[in-house]
Amino acid sequence: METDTILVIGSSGQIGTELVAELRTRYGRDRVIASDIKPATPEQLSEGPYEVIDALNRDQIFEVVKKYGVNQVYLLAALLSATAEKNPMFAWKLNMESLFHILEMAREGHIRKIYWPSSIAVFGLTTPRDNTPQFTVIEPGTVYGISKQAGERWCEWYHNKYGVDVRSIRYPGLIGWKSAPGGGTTDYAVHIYHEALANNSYNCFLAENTTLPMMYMPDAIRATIEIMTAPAEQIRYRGGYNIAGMSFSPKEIAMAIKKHQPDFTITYQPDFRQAIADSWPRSIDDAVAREHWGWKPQFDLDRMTEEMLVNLKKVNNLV
Ligand code: AKB
Repeated sequence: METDTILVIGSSGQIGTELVAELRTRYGRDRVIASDIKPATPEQLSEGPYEVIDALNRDQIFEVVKKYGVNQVYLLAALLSATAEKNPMFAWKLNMESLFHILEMAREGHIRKIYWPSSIAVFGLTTPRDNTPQFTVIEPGTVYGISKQAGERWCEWYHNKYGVDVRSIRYPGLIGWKSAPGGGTTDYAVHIYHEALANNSYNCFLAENTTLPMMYMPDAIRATIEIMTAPAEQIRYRGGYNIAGMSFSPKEIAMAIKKHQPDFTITYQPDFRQAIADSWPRSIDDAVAREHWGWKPQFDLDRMTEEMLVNLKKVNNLV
């Protein structure tokens, strides 16, 4: 059997940080190459192989693929919804060109499996907002969403035309304590825990009843590895799979925090991210992922809140 050697591009981001650690426990430290546009920190260097890669630089990626004999790539480098609205041309370039580099390398036979994240941002104002089905109207209203929709179509095209083994998930908002989010509309659901512990209050950039699909990071990492390790015949859809974890509003997450910190207060000051959130689903129907590759979430809001607060207290020396 061919040994897997995995390259994670964009490994210092919110998902990459946790994904690299989990992949290394499964495949071994030296079988997982972390890479990001930023140079490694001393801690990252001590954890395993690390290369500086600009996801827009095909030659740089190819050199690392050859150097280590990489056969799987997880391409996580991207500009997310809020940042992309401020820098639309660069977001489109980064999100699309990096994907083409990897799809082409697979078509040419240099790598044999790709993971590329999609997002609930593929949905837009004309999509049914509750229990949004896998197959529905998809008219995204953000640059990020447009890039994810186009990327999904290209993934499917490369699979159908050239047999490229590319797999994808439409992530909801992701919440974890090990790494910081950057540039997303759902980032408030991470910031709120940090602020609850630091100041016992939070000023939210979304309105109180803005319900969005969310997921605790351990579920998201497990979903990512499960879809990548499932037998190819189970992955019958090569665009992004809907996966659901939980859905909540800022008011509801504040209530969950109040169960641990009764004096916690939240205020609301919606900004430009409100319009993005208002164009996204409130909840997701993930029946197709469940049926095809056995997806099942494990965390709800209360369990996640407890874990977030306990772990953030530990890492911030508050216990
Ligand atoms: C964002 O808010 O942009 C991301 C996403 C839902 O893909 N977290």
